[in-house]
Amino acid sequence: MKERFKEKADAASAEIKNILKEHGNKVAGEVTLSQIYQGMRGITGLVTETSLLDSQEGIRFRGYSIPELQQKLPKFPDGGEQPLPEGLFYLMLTGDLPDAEMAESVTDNWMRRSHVPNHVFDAIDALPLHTHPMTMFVVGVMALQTESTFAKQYGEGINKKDYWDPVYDDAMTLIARLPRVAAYIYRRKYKNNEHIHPNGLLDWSGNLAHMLGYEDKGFMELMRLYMTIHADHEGGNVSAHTTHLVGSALSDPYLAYAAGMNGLAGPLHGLANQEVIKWIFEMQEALGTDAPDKVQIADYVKKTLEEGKVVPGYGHAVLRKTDPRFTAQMEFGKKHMPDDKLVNTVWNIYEVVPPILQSLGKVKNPWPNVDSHSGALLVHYGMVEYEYYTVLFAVSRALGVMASLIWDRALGFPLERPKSVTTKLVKQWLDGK
Ligand code: CMX
Repeated sequence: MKERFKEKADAASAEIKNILKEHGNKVAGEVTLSQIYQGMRGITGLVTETSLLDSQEGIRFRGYSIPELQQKLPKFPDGGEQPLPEGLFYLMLTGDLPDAEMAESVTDNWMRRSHVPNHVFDAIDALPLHTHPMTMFVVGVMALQTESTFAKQYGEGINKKDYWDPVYDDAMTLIARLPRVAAYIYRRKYKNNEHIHPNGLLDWSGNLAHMLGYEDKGFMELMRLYMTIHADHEGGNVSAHTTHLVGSALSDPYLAYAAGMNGLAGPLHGLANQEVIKWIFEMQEALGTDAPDKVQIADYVKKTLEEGKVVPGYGHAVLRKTDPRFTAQMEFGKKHMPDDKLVNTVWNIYEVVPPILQSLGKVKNPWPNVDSHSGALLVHYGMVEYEYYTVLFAVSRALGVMASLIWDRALGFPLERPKSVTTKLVKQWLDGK
């Protein structure tokens, strides 16, 4: 995979150089004052090779939609139906679809790199048990940073042409170690500190499920799907953009990824997956039923909005249709748990919420995003500890942001440093000064 990547990156680098030589002054868009003040929506300002988001169609990874990935990526040998995220990583990194052997070699490579040093567990253990799992996770990642090859080689004076190589090494090691760190946090916080040894015969996601304590084949398949669909969402979202930004300072992959995951831990981004289940559980309690009907749900949604809160799991900064990541999970639910009450509640919410959000007249996307479905599937298999859910999102997101970071360094992208202004200066512009 490494050699294949290097060939592709060299070719892309030469191509970009030519594009910029010939067309570097081409105007790519306009920027309005509203965009400057309102979260830079719609401003094109980044290059991310691993995936592209279309507002109507949703995400494509190197040109492949989620249903196409489900069809074309290698599966786990024992009758697995969901794609192996190892294959997705290969695709994002090289641009090529891997065969089963290539995906397996990624699994083997990560298994070989997966030993987590003891001080990482000590660092997590130093935190009180009530610490949020995402805080524990980022502390664990920061403790892993002691192993950074990039930081070491930079300190020794590596040539800038070779930055990508230790970044590749760090990215692979970091991804390899995350399942163990994530599982450790889960077992420490919720399962009486009783830990489970890795199973070297399993794939990356299957082993994560195993170390979490879930041996059900359905849960393992869910993890493969989950780790695939959460991996990447082009470059402008908070976690991907932050990782890219911090990496542009030549902070090593551990530092950059930890920064990105602090962003994922925000309720408008990845933490929304915990907020959705918390909100549904609160609704069930308030209504005194675990199967609220659509009228009850509609009333509860209106109450949520009246209290000045968002409906978690709905809306998106780019998407303007139902998120295909939601649809993929809905299909998984229809196949594996069609009668589950909570999953059915998620589907009823899907029928009720969009017209209500539409009626507000200000919500640009009334449709569900990835986070509105994921929790209910986890609860079905017994994972009810919703504060933990964003950690699973974070493990998956490593695949996309690390593949992108390797590309950033291979393409020699510089320090990111956009211009900011003061309102005083804006007023001077408006006065024509
Ligand atoms: N419930 C209630 N109001 C919502 C809403 C929702 N789900 N989504 C958007 N709005 C509101 C906004 O809060 C904003 O209101 P104000 O003008 O009063 O501030 C207005 O509609 C316009 O917002 P927008 O342009 O449609 O949405 P943004 O691009 O600003 O924000 C997002 C996008 C995701 C933060 C927003 O839709 C939201 O808060 N959703 C709920 C949280 C959520 O599910 N986040 C997960 C996103 C996916 C992910 O990153 O994991």
